[in-house]
Amino acid sequence: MKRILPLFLCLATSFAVAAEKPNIIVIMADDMGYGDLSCYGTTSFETPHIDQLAAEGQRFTSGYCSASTCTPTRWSFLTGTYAFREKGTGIAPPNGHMTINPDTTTLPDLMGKAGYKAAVIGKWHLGLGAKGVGPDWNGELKPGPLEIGFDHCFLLPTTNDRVPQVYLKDHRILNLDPKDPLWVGMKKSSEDHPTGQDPEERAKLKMDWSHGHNSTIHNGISRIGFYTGGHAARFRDEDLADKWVEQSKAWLDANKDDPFFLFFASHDLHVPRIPHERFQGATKLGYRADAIVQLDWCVGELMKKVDELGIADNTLFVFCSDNGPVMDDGYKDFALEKLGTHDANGPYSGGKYSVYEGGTRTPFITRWKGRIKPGVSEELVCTIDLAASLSSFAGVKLGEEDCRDSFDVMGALLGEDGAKGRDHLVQQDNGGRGNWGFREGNWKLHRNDKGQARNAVVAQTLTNTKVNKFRLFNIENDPTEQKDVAAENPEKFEEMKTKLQALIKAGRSR
Ligand code: NG6
Ligand code: CA
Repeated sequence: MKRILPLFLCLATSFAVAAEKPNIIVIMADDMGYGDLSCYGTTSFETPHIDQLAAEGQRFTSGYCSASTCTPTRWSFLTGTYAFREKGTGIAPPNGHMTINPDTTTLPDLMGKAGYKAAVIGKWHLGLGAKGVGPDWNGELKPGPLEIGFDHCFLLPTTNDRVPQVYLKDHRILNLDPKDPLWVGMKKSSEDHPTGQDPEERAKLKMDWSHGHNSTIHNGISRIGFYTGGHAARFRDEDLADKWVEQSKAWLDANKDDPFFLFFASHDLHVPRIPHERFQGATKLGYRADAIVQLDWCVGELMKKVDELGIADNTLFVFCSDNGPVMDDGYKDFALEKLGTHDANGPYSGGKYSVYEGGTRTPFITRWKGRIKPGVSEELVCTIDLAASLSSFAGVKLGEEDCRDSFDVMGALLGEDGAKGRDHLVQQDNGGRGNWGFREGNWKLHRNDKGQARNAVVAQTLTNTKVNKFRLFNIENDPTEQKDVAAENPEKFEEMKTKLQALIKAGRSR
């Protein structure tokens, strides 16, 4: 026995897969479509830094986010569970409460268990404060990111077309003067202040609104919702990208010796698209593409920082988007008028708010210098898989109820030979509207519970078209999902309907 034991131990150690703990930087673009980068085919402008990331890593042609709007994709990315499984996870309003229950196991929780430090910098849009209470703007804003596993946050609370324009640093609004308290609401306060509905004020705006977005004016732009006070805390839209980069660099300096997980949640290219003055006019396509060039600059800065710190060969970058593209999302920034021949959704149809491929099939790139073999991958991967993939790679086991729709596709993310992605994916729009896409192989089922689908053409005013409740497409022959082939493929059609229903009903995918 004495002799056998050391041999057994020796075998056990050689079979156990040692956990690896690379630093992780997830960069999530806002409203970026499949065709919005030069490495994904556009010739209308250049994105050299993101192209470099792709050239040095894996560029996915079936990389997805799980929803075609912001809040549900981010919710699912952090929880590893489809947002449609939980009520109240649609686009969050300015005063919305924290949508992720602090008892939920999240991606930052799991990374924390593996010994990582975690930060989120950029846009939040998942609500703040307790359910039924909402954000206490002048006090402690909790629960929030720090209650679900992040050690640090520096954020725009919702999205920048919604009030208020202030930074959240950890639990508090930065630079808030207690003598000028911040008030936020959905109805105009008794205090008189300019709004975009007033024709005189509207005439003076820096950027006019086209729909919604006509409430409180700040920095020459009217927004969704009303606010007063907090003047010393307010930022300029033009400075957001610089701020995210500055704060990220400082956090990386302070945490370079730990394994770290940085969620860089860019606000580019969401409306109002107001890039810094030095990027205004960077392209011929107007501020929408200028904001892409600005985001590309941010990515370059993060890559440079990682090089300077000497940690590039121990840092995994993931670049993704939170939903597909949209042109007029409420402001007259001439995105459509100046579009030219640019195809924001690439070869697909639909965009933000839709379950056509263009709504969720988006740029997806991984780079880990010296570890990922450069190439293009057709494997199916989704932002929702990062929770299971990154945590299991770092040696943390998921509990039965954790991350219920997240698959460990780490091999595919690393571009390993023969490694597989997921074999099916449920795509949702915003939640409340009840439209679903279900992809398996080259088959794609649409289920539109209200019998209405959002535009297939991304360059159109956002409208709904009447459609059959269920439709079936073959996306290999018909990537723009135009020809419903349900009648020709009755068995496949029934099978896809049954599978989607089973996935919804089961409350989990794994
Ligand atoms: C919509 C807004 C849109 C944008 C979106 C959220 C109107 C008419 N439309 O309701 O402008 O704010 O919500 O975008 O108000 S997301 O990318 O953050 O989900
Ligand atoms: Ca978005």
